[in-house]
Amino acid sequence: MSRHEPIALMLVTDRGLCGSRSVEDVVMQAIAGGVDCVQLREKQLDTRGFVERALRLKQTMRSTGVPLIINDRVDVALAAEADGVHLGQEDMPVPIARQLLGANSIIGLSVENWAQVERAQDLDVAYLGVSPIFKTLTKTDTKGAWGLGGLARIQSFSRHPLIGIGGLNQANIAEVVTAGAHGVAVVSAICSALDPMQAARELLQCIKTAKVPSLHSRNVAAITSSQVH
Ligand code: TZP
Ligand code: MG
Repeated sequence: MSRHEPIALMLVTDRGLCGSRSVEDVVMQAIAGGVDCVQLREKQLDTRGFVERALRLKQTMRSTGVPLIINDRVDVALAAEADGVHLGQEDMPVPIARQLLGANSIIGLSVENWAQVERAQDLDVAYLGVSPIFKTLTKTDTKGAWGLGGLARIQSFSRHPLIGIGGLNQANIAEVVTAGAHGVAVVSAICSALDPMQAARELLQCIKTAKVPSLHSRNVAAITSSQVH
């Protein structure tokens, strides 16, 4: 996948939520269910441990064609020759990350407030992570939540594809897509699922179903306007 291909369903890993299963197993099941980007997120490991895990996961995923990106750490992404990084606002600045990783890397950036959305207009990123959409127990240091209204406001302003994250599951991702997310990222909806493959499959189905009516109405609008002219 190149950095320009849209991401529909990203799995963000959480070792603790995988329970007795390995992250590699959960990732491979999720990919079999349709996840099209994996973000390795490791908050407890030191640098050496993180690099080892990244190399192992990259090796496991090598035949899938699904990109692997690294949470927070450009150095780990470089060391593991990952496909990119997901950066927070306190991580390496995007222009420097872009210089280090090269033009073809996937660089995603979290936005947590409106000033960050505005600043991101000038940045060379593959997507904005709209974070969080809803409150979530998986990450508790978030500042407020965008909600569907906030997401829609970003969508009408930003030039970047948007990936919604935070509290997303089968019950609400359709409305997140309808509100303007081009894709969604989940942790617990897949890592905590008894059957990660089935969970991914069902999430993807919700996303696809939500996208079809909006494509349909755009086509109808295009047909109508071409008939007017
Ligand atoms: N960034 C913003 S919210 C979040 C991250 C990593 C956690 C999302 O976890 P969940 O379980 O999908 O709500
Ligand atoms: Mg981060």
